[in-house]
Amino acid sequence: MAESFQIRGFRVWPGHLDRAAQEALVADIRAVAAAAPFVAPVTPGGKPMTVRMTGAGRLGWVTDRHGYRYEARHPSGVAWPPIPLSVLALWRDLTGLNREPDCCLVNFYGPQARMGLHQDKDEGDFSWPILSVSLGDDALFRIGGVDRAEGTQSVWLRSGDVVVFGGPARLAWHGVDRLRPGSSTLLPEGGRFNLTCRVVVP
Ligand code: MD6
Ligand code: FE
Repeated sequence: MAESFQIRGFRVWPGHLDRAAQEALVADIRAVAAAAPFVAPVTPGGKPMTVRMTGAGRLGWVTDRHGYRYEARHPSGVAWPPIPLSVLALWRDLTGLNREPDCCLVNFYGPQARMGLHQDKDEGDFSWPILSVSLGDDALFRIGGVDRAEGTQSVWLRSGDVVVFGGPARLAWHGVDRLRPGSSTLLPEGGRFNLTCRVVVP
């Protein structure tokens, strides 16, 4: 397994996925999106998010006027498709866990998309890690502490990079400030996919 480094309690495996593995994951994401199309989410406050979202697994993370939550169905009413085996294999390899994630959230960033600083805290149990996969254009990922007032550090996440955050960093604030459009040739349409796998149910 390639080298990893740690930043603020997040473990990063740069270039963990080679080009073939990245292309296979993109094909898997397109199959997920064929069953459960990307939606343009709105925050509970009514603000449109700049990312497009879908998901796989028994539960999917959604947001709308009624709040942030996990749901057993895509907003269209269809069940979420199963998490691709390629993603489950990555989860097993890098977390070492037997427990499978309940949700694989799929975010698509167009060239102008970003994600404000947030904590992932809609899950029922924070003792499990979250695994994150970056595919496509580079993204400037900002990492803070569990306390919002703590300083932040930034790291460019590139296509094929995988991040695991668990332990004390599980509730750290984080976000994506911007992409570097055109930095990757993986997606013909440009932009970036980010997958995050989560255990939701204790
Ligand atoms: C992103 N990632 O990389 C945004 N959340 O596009 C996240 O918000 C995230 O990378 C929870 C765990 C890992 C993450
Ligand atoms: Fe997050």
